[in-house]
Amino acid sequence: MSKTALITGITGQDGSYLAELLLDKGYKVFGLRRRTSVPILENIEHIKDQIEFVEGDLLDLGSLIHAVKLSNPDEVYNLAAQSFVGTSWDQPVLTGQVTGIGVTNMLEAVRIAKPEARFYQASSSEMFGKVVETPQKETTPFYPRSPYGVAKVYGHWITVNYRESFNMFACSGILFNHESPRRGVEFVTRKVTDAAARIKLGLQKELRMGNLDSQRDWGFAGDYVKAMWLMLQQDTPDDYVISTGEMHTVEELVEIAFSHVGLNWRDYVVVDPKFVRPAEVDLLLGDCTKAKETLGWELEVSFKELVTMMVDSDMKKYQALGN
Ligand code: NDP
Ligand code: GDR
Repeated sequence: MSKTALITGITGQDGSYLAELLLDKGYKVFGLRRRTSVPILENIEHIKDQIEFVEGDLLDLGSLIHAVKLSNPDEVYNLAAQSFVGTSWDQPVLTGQVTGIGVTNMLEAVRIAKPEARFYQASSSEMFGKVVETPQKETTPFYPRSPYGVAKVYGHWITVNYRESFNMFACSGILFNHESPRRGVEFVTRKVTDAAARIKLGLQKELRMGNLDSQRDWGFAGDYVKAMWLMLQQDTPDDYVISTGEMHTVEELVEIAFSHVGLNWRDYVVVDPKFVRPAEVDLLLGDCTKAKETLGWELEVSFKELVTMMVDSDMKKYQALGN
């Protein structure tokens, strides 16, 4: 019998890859969507006819209960969030409500309407924040450095708490940065690959950046959604770090992207204090031994392949527009 999944955040980067994966596996896929004045379906345009959309918002418990009742899911993937760290200093209350309390709303909806459904929470390496231990694993203490990171710590612990309080099958995936051509352009990888393409095509003159020294463990979103699914197929619910185990600086990212289109990044990149954060997470490096051993999860796309895939996609996009 085919399974049913409800995905919140279906219009985002991860929602789109996860929906593709589940459709390929024969799932019936429901997607929770916010009402917007114009539809934002760019990431799921190619599969939108195969998805059943339910209107709702993580801030509105009634709409979530309705979505769970209507979809009657075997699995719920809670991917919706205010997910941009930079914005979390400009909208700290909203970030706390959506990215933190929103998780409780979703867990409550499941507990009330379908308590036996399996639940995935999109936790984040941002919870580790300031370096306490490297590489970071499931047992590393949290020290978040942004309102977003603080909200994710709340979301993580409330998921653990519902598992322990109500015996729900609730898992938290502590995912390190993962990227793709569908990444929002405000995030550093896509900002850089988009700019490299635009500068190469004469559409942009320079690229203004923040901290080039920060280091991240960047993987490909298509690989990471497989780990989400694997977590919900185990006999017991648990929490897992998902990462590549490799770290690169923002400068290395810029170097690879620009050299891929034959440019020297030093001729175009300007450091602008506007993009430097009030509190930085200097480095993130994950140890995903537990996921590899228990879930059998494996990476397919390397860092260099990821960056060049994103640059090629941005080049193609602008060339198709006649540039
Ligand atoms: P995106 O920003 O691409 O997608 C976020 C999604 O959340 C969008 O579909 C957005 O809808 C939806 N959303 C935002 N606010 C609400 C709300 N109030 N009610 C309902 N839906 C809402 O994020 P990603 O796909 O990159 O990430 C998915 C999840 O994983 C997020 O929770 C993120 O914090 C977390 N995460 C991401 C990592 C990464 O590197 N990508 C790493 C670790 C965790 P709309 O289109 O309407 O704005
Ligand atoms: P992050 O991703 O904050 O790690 O959160 P982002 O790509 O925004 O920043 C990564 C690092 O790059 C530095 N940086 C810049 N960042 C942006 N956005 N723009 C710039 O111009 C710039 N210059 C330097 C940042 O300071 C930072 O150190 C992402 C999100 O997807 C979260 O939702 C997720 O939880 C975490 O990854 C894991």
